[in-house]
Amino acid sequence: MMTKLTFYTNPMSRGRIARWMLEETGADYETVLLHYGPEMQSDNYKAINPMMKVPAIVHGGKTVTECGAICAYLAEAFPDAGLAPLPEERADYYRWMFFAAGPWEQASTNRAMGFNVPSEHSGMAGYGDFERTLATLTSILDDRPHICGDRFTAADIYVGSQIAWGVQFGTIPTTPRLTNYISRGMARPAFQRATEKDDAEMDGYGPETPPANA
Ligand SMILES: N[C@@H](CCC(=O)N[C@@H](CS)C(=O)NCC(=O)O)C(=O)O
Repeated sequence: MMTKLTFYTNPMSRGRIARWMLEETGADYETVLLHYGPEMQSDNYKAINPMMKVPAIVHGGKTVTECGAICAYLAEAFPDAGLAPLPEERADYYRWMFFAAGPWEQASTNRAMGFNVPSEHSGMAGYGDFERTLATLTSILDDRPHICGDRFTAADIYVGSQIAWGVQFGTIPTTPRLTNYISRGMARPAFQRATEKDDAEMDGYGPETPPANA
């Protein structure tokens, strides 16, 4: 019997990263769209993610939240997709998945909101400072076509999406190498299917849009 897989998202959110990963696996899944505000803060959804944020998945009764964890979990749950790391790719895979989820998410969010770590406190901040974190993130691709080397893995979906979003929102300066990397990801059929599905659901799901029955 097929294990039930439910995807909680908003089409205008980081849920797009999880959707791309879901489409790469070829798995059947049910999508539950949530409006920002009361729907994400409802008791029903709080039972799934007490952070009241999307995305989340529930697979066989188990919940996974956090985009990076969702990508890594799905890569292992659906091994036929070939997106989990090979033994020799594991060091890069875990290193950069955690780097993107921790230091980079913090550094880029703080930068977008105009928060700067005072230089005398950079030793206490997990990411040190924005410039160092940015230089480290973009250096990953200096000597390789993918995050773990020669092969596309789930790390290219998660870390790659962070890079693509950073370039799109101007947090990461564009370079020909990054543009080429991002284009290769966007050319994948699973990325295109995921984007089509999310784009088709955009109406009425923006951050300023309350649910119809609010
Ligand atoms: N670290 C989380 C971030 C999740 C997140 O911040 N999601 C935003 C949308 S992009 C959200 O649900 N915001 C709704 C809210 O906080 O009210 C992840 O990687 O999944």
